[in-house]
Amino acid sequence: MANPLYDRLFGRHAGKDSTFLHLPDGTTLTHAAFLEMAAQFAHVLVDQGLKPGDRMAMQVAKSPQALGLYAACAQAGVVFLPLNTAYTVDELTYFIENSGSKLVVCDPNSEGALAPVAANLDASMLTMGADGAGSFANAAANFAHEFDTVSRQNDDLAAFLYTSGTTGRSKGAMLTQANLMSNAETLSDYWQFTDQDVLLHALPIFHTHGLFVATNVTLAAGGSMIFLPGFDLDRIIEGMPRATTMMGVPTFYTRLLDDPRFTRDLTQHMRLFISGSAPLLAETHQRFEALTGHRILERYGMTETNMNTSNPYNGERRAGTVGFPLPRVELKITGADGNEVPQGEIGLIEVRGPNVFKGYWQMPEKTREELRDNGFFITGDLGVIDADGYVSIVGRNKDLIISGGYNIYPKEIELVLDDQPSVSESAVIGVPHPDFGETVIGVLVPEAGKSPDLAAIEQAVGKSLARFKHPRKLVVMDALPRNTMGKVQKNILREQFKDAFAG
Ligand code: MLC
Ligand code: AMP
Repeated sequence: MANPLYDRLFGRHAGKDSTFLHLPDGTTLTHAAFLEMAAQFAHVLVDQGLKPGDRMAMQVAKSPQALGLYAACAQAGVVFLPLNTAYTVDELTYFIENSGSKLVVCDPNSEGALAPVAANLDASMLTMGADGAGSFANAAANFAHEFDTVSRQNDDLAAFLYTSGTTGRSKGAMLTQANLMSNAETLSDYWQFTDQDVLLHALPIFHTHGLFVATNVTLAAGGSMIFLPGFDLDRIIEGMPRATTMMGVPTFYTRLLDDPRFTRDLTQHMRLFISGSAPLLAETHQRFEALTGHRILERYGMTETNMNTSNPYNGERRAGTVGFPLPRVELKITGADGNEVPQGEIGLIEVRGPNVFKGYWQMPEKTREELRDNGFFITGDLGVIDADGYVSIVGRNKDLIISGGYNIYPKEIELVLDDQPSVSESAVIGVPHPDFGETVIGVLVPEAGKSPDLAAIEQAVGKSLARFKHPRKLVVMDALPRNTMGKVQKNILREQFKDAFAG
């Protein structure tokens, strides 16, 4: 019986009294204790009727128990579907329904609102609070601390992560055991992680970055994590002298640089700072080096592919680039005809390798649009490779805003805005923001002679969409700029509002 993901990331730490998690209250959790908890959780999954390949959706605060659900799913062969804690009931309904989840684990505070949704979709529901307590933990308490790991193959599904799309409909990216394993082992080697590493973990665990990059790499190396419930400058600064590595989105680094307590001394115990999920400004890279002496290592990935490229650990970490394709990952830059462009020219980034997902859940057409028959995935990012082989991302061929590392697809917001009384049409754009890198502006065109009620619109947006997607500014305009083909010229709007949030 084998289960590559469970055996190689989790199972091999069974019985070890080495520290896995350092918790904010000063306590620690050993690998052995974590895995005993996860085994009890795996029994609950079986008890709830979940079979290998079934999906379990989770929208709960970050905690050791929430991470235990991930391990339990791996051990029981259940597909793990973590969801952003900011999602509204409307958003969750879609994810639960689309994925056909059999079990939903949610915060006790959401139970009232989600119970009818789960009942309607024939899913069972259990709760888990920020402290890990709730009906899931209660159900687990009486089960054994061992669980017979379910046999799985490399190609079996391990997780679904939803990623929005240009049509406004989210797509479930199906990730296999091999996708996750190959990336975890490659990155752990590439970044020279060992069992001595202590990773400062302040990212959410419902996305690739905090879950598969940070956690899987730590597990692959056998190290430990200072496991914070979220981004908290005080706790990060307090924890840093005990850490050796940190992973973050660029906002982490700009916030640290703006804090007077963040000094060269504070970082002397660190061996590596890694940034990704959004572009790290060359200026941030340089300020960081000037203050701390550390050169941030920037890498590039996405939900569908895990990590694709990385700056080198030992060689030159070049600011403004995302480094080289990782071992076993092929990367090429292609033109509109799908052929590779000459070196030095800008084109679409395509990637192929064991890291590339299996497709979008029940969306074969979307899968075909982005995943070629020859295995190359069309990322939608525009890039260029320089003479030394460093890849730079120079733009996006997809209408996407990245705010503080969260992806926001304008179409999803436009659909809500277009639906509002007195609104004829809308355009949503991303503009520079000093803290989040980019933020959202909604441009509204009223119906003739009408004036939209902006406060009511904000309320409606609040009901449908997670807070991080809300336009930080709504602007009313007579008409949207269009080209001769009638297409909205968002570049003109972006230029017009580029200083709206200038620091
Ligand atoms: C929080 N808010 C955001 C936001 N995060 N708004 C826009 N963009 C964001 N990213 C909202 C809050 O709800 C709040 O609303 C207000 O903004 C201010 O919140 P805050 O307290 O300043 O935010 P904070 O909790 O500190 O969160 C900021 C953050 C967080 C940057 C730490 O967003 C974060 O952890 N981002 C990481 C995302 C991530 O993991 N991405 C990886 C995706 S994987 P109000 O109500 O107060 O106005 C991927 C692949 C890859 O992309 O390559 O890695
Ligand atoms: P997601 O769909 O949330 O996984 O986001 C993936 C997208 O984030 C990529 O397609 C890129 O556009 C962007 N991204 C990730 N890492 C970087 C980086 N280092 N620099 C620029 N953009 C990045």
